Amino acid sequence: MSDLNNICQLTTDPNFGTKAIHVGQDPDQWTYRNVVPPVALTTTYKQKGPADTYGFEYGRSGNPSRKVLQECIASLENAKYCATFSSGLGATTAVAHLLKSGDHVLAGDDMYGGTNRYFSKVASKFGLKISLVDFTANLDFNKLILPETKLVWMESPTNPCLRVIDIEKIATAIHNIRKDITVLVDNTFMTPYFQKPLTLGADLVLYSCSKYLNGHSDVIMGAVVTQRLDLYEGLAFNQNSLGIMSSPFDCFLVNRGLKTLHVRMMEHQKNGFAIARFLEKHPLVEKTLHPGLPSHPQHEVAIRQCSGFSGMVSFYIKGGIKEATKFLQTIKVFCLAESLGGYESLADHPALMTHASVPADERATLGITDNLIRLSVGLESEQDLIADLDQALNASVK
Ligand code: P1T
Repeated sequence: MSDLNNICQLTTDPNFGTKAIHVGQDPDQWTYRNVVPPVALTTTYKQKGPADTYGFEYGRSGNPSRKVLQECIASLENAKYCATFSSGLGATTAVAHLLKSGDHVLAGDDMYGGTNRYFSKVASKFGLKISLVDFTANLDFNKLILPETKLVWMESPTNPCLRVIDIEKIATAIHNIRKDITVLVDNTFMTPYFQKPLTLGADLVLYSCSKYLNGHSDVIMGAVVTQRLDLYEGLAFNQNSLGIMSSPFDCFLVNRGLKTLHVRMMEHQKNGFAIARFLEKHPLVEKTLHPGLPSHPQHEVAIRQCSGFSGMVSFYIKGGIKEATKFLQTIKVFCLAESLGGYESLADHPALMTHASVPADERATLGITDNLIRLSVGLESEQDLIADLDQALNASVK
């Protein structure tokens, strides 16, 4: 395994665990010196005099449990600011509301189906113009960037095909054309432990905290991290004005999940690699997608811009919908369910599940075919996971 850990050219942040455990958590901020930050369930706060507060006024605009979490997440990205939202898509909505009708968004074509649906079916109704491009292709940004372009949106690796975007190359090209274009990276699949998009030139980093950051599949939440005060102020304004902030209890849970993020990610990486290597050799697998495999088309970019890999592995099973369905009905340790990033292993059929809202022609272009299966490899024992995949693959042809 150590050979696989060392293939990345960047090293993981040596202070990550200390920050995840201590930043924002100082017991001295609480009357009773709580070591574990409390769940502050109050909706409102007593004021000293009219508009003269002790730091908080109303639970939509601010909450101590949220403040603790936001400070902690920001520190993991070595950033100044973080705003958390009711879901990853809530975070997406808050970012889109930094724009105005007529503005243009240039987005990666391979992305979470719900984000695609939000941009194409919701934001477009309110006058945002969206174009989708393959950021792994050789693009002429002088043609793609319009006078109205205000936001560039990418996931890396992409969901579900795990394409790796050269974040630094794209961010530099965009900012060389116009500094005022906001470049956002959805870093949900990598977490700040393995990839730090702000250091690669991004202005905003977005998370579905429902995934690895929480890590226990019991919270839906989103976050946006930035170094820029103007962007943070807009996001904090949108938390309050749109009412899509995260709840105190959810903040408590994600804050707790963060304490083990670095430990979990190392184990996700180990299990993910083991499964990718197993699948790549399996006679009933057509193709395996994992950025850490030398066979991955953007492997060189991945090992340059990441310090490790998560537990996300996608693969094409030999056959079509019949074989894929049989496989997904036969797995026992893996659970057939949407989502990812929890301690438990999940398997997803993107075409029928997470990416069903992506139009069929777009799915075909992207490679989201009936035999594509996406795995979120969890923290169970490696040999049990491999044995489970093996028996289900063998059953897929029976
Ligand atoms: O589910 P929510 O917290 O709203 O997050 C949306 C989201 C944003 N970005 C990425 C990369 C995502 O994968 C998601 C959610 N994805 C799934 C539920 C899924 O199974 O892919």
